Amino acid sequence: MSKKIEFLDLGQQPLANYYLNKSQKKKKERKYRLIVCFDNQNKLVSIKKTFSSKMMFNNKYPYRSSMSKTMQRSFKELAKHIKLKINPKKILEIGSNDGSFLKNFNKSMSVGIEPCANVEKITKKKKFNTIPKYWNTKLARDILKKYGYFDLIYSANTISHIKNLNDVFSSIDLVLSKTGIFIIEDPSLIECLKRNTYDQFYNEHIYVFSYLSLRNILKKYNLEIYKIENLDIHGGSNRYFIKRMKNKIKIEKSVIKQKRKEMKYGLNKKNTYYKFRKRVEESKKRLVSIFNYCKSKNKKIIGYGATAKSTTILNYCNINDQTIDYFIDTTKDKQNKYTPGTKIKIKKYKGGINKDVDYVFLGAWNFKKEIFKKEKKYIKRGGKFIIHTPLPRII
Ligand code: DWN
Repeated sequence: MSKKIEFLDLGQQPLANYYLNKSQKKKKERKYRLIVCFDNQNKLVSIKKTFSSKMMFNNKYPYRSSMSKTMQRSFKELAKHIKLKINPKKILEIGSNDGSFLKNFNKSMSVGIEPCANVEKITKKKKFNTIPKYWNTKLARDILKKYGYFDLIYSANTISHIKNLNDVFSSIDLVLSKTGIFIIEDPSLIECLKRNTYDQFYNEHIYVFSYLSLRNILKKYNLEIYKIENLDIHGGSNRYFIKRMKNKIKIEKSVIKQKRKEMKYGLNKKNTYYKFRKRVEESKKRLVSIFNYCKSKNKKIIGYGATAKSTTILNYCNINDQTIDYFIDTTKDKQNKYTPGTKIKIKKYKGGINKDVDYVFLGAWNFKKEIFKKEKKYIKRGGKFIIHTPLPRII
């Protein structure tokens, strides 16, 4: 029998991407209790309290996938691979954001679905076919009428954001051609557990998938995974290549390898999740003591990258503007606003870290390499970073 086990309580949290302007900062924020569950039957990890898509993904959405070179490079490489190995005639992207993936394809062969109209507009301006709607059966039917079947469907960091997975996959089933390929890219559960990145849990990440959980859902729609790529993107993601069961493409070794890895780690057992909870609680204590130590020495700390993920960390660890002076971020829609719940000012990134800064809390830790490369000057003058994964530490 299916039983959801609540294994992690990350306390009261605001909506992760809901950055506050000056007047909102003074008002009481909407908060919810962030509890993470494991379903011992279908092996799916999900958050308990969810919000409607409209509340989370609307015309005020601040996230832009183009903000990191790492992401742009990853999309470009994947597009090259798709053209070479799959050679599709028609591509559909679900959650096309500001077009960072689609821009690698011909406008006449691609369609992007992006419900956040402010972001969708950016891609439309570049003359791509984009539709500002939520992915569901109704939309799939309309698209089928207008464009016909697609032989390649891609979705990065989006499927895990949609509550009704049955609707997601039955809609895919509607528009995917007989020999079509569906590629999903999302944070990897095993990496999240291994790296103690509990900040992968927030209201937008309704699910954090494993191979074990995803294959169970796909089976219902006669879909199966034939290849898995482990990526370093976003602190460890999986790229799942999916086909119809009737399609005779060979199942690659990477699938068996992933299954073995997940079973060996115990992703199918509740005890694994209880152990993770203990590590998360330890991680909180350690991070708080690092901040306390830096403050006791009167050091100036700022944040780098006001990420959705850092909303979870800051609120869970009660770190606010008394500890972190301000954040810097390249995203225009976040600048001059305040972090949700913790009300730390977000300033425009002006190329470099100010001379008076002693410590930088890395909110965008998933782009550590890219940021360290950019901030050589700061590192050279002895500037330090505070990072929470895999263990909170100063580097
Ligand atoms: O799934 C999701 C992921 C893909 O993106 C969404 N639910 C929301 C969002 O999550 P996030 O905010 O945790 O994503 P990122 O990509 O880790 O955010 C990076 C942030 O850091 C952006 O605000 C841009 C900023 N940044 C910066 O200021 N300088 C990033 C880099 C690389 C930089 O050099």
